[in-house]
Amino acid sequence: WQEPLCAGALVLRGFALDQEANILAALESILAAAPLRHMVTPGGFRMSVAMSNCGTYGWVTDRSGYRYDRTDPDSGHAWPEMPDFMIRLAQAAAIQAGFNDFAPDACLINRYEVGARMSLHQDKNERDFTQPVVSVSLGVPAMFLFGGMQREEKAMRIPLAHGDVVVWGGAARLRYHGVLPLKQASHPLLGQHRINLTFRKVS
Ligand code: MD3
Ligand code: FE
Repeated sequence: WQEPLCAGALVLRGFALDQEANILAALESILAAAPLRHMVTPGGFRMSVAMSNCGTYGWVTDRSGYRYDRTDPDSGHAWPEMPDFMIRLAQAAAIQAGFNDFAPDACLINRYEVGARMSLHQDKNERDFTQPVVSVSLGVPAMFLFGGMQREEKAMRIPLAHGDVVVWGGAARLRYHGVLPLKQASHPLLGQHRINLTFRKVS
């Protein structure tokens, strides 16, 4: 089922469900090589969301700023490869929204525990804003906030559940967004956690 949210944003309910076993197996090996960690913002705050990456580039933050890096700062090694089936999943979702040549080179893995949240922000660390972001939600459902081009604008609330995929492109690409604190709940495969994968073309 497809729900257009606004120009450029398309919710694909359950689009990743048939890949859930493959995704969970891949995450197990990716996260063994590049464990989830709570990064620190440039302002010095520990993020409540634990993060890791796969792909050529990984999103990182520390006291010196936000950036994409080819190496995991915790290990000094390249990030684990992005599995082909995950690239194909992100591409298939992007095609549903009319982005026919999406070639993601970065996948940020966000893990939310009870109370973890992401405050309103814009994704501006990429170079080419004509490329969409594809997000895959897994585990405990969350309330996603989708705002406007200014932080002050009132945000829509969109529930995102296990298997939902969203393509954020075009006019949606630079809108403010965030996630409300995760409520206590349990998912049969992921326990008390929510995992969100965001696929991007960075370079
Ligand atoms: C709308 N992650 O990692 S995914 C992020 O659920 C991030 O973990 C959230 O925001 C999460 O940057 C939201 C949905 C999402 C991702 C990127 C977007 C929505 C977006 C970029 C532009 C507009
Ligand atoms: Fe974001």
